[in-house]
Amino acid sequence: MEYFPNVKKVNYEGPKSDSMFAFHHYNADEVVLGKSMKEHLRFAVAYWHTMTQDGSDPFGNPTNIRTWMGATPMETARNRVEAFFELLEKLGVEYFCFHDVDIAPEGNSLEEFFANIDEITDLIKEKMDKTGIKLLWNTANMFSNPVFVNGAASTNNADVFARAAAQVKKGLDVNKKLGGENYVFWGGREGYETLLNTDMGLEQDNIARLFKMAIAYSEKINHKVQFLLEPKPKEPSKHQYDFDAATTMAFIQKYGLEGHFKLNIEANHATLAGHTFEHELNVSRCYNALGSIDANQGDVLLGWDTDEFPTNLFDATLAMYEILENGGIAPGGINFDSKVRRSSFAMDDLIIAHVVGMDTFARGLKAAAKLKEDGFFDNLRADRYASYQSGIGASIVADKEDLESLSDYALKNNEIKMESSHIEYVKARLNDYLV
Ligand code: XLS
Ligand code: NI
Ligand code: NI
Repeated sequence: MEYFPNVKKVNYEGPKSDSMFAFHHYNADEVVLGKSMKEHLRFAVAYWHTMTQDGSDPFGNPTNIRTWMGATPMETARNRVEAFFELLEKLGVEYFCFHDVDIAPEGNSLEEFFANIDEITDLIKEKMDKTGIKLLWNTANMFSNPVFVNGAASTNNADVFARAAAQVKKGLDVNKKLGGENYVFWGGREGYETLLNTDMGLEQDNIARLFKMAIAYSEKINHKVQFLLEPKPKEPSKHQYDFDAATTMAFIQKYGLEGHFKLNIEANHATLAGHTFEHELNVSRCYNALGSIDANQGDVLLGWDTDEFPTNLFDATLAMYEILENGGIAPGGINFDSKVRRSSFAMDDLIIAHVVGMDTFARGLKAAAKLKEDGFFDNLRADRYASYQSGIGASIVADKEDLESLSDYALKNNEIKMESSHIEYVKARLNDYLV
């Protein structure tokens, strides 16, 4: 059965195309700064939003028309694999990401759940072998099942901790089976509702314990994988421990996990934390810990994780600039942790929305490459920090000064010359790169 019969293959048709089923900017093999767009962008489709989201919201029933629903949960799961790989091939996307519960029904016991995962990952592996499509990352959903009501690794209930450990073990086995390049932990319920009954120290120690067990197990099964932590400040927990990139790095450093863990930065999580996407990417780079990104965008008027497909060119350009400065994103990628709006309920919207997201990042890449070629930010920053290039500034950054020597200098230096940043002009010139 063909699930997306209205499109055979999404091709690049250029900016003048008026087709919804064509790339207007993403041209996979076009070379930008010495690498093909495909290599730069390493796009991935997220199984959860694309295959399991039904369009319901707290006030409304499902709206999505999905032609893969079968007579049993396992039949649906098998159909989804077919439809998913058809979508990936038609889009020309080479990577994908999933949670354990996205691909296989949980059934009535953990044993049944794992048997279902085995059956479905056999199918997925067949498809991967046939198409060359690869696993960017998988993860264990340790937040939906009611047992995780008080957290997974941070739970007060040791039996629940063991259940989480079992899912992580299975996740790593699956990662090895499918040749995954990264493994993600997002701590949806690793946080607290109220401090009144919470032992924050123990909870964080236990989260680190689970991570260390995961590192040890991946070494034991001889499967080298890049572990990623995905910060988010809240939702579903009132307060999540991995609040933002800086908080998460403090955790990674406190527990000595630097060699194994990097960050998976999501745009909408950044904005929920009161930061811009590029801020979170930049913080990650400062720690040499930018691992991968979850591409989406929030809505400035809404205070939750709306996970919209990225269309904001300004944000995509600054994000791609950070990625270029990082020397690329591999072995991570750009995962569309994005869902179609409730009113985009047709099957074709799944193709269209990904085309739009890919085009947005392709334009962002091109603009960022031009900014880099012109030395736009390099020149701006070199000018702005010029006082550290010579004289007292050069001596400060060479660590040759102390409070006494600087006090002597300042006392003799009555006229401090100040310079305007002309920031409005800078923003206007940046606009020139976007259009
Ligand atoms: C939720 C998160 C989640 C992670 C994977 O907000 O973004 O989807 O990416 O568990
Ligand atoms: Ni995410
Ligand atoms: Ni999210």
